[in-house]
Amino acid sequence: MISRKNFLKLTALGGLAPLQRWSAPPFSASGGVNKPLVISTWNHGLPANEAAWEVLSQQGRALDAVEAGVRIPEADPEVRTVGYGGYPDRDGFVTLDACIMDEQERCGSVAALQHIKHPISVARKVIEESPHVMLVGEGALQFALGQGFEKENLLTEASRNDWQEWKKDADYQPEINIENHDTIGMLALDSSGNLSGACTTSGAAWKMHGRVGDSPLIGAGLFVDNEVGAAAATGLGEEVIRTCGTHLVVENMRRGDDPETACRKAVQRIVEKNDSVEDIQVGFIAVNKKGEFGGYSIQQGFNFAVYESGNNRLIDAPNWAAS
Ligand code: SD4
Repeated sequence: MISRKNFLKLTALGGLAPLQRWSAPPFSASGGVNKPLVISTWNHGLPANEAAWEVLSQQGRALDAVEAGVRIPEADPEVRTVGYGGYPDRDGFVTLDACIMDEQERCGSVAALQHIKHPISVARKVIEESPHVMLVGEGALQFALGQGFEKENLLTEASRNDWQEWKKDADYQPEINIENHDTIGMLALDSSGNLSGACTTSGAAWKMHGRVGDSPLIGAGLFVDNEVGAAAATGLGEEVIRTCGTHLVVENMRRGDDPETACRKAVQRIVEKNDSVEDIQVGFIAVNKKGEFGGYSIQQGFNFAVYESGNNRLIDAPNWAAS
């Protein structure tokens, strides 16, 4: 019998969605490279992929594609886990984490950023307009404002109401992963054969103020190595950080694993590091230089969107719990 706590944690990550196990092996291009291609986490990956595909189908750069793609859920108040409309922390502040990485392994990141609707674009500016990789909190906000980003209120009425509802029972422990949250991680292979990735989130709902997850951390929430492949993560960020999850996925591919196997082995690592993973969900997606892709999660319910050959579709990832 599943406990209420676990129910919340699993539903948070879509864990009780009907399982339609995707049993086919990852796409394998015969001889050629499957490009362009874009892949991203969860249902909100579908419209995000559309925007990315507009760039890719015009021979655009993967970096531009992933930025354009993830800006869609960032701006959508109905997506309560990314950008504008995202759930606040336990003190009512919407704090956003994002990072982006290109084919030259240049990367930019912002964490605990408030008031800016498109943290992914600020992360890109960190690459282009600063000598740094990561800016956080007030400093990230000052940087964004200096770059011309507009200061906005990101807490929608719906998210404020949900937060106030949550506060009625909240015990204010520094718990994470209590309620619904899911990040968008996006990976693209452009028609020049270059890889880039982006990852953006409002993080765990009702998190401690100042808590930063895996999503803005290069090697945890996102990693790109243009010689090998790229990976993105979603789920309980603390577990992804502990294992340098996406770096591990890419290194697995470097040693010859196909993307799905590389993700499965990273999930296995998390499983091995915990006495129980009953309460934990983590999902990975990965793409390699040939345009093969795959995903894997701990619990059932994780899905990802793939746009290839002019066709955008959702795939239910295989998972450890069902194995
Ligand atoms: C975090 N990994 O902040 C993010 C949240 C997430 O699906 O991806 N949820 O830990």
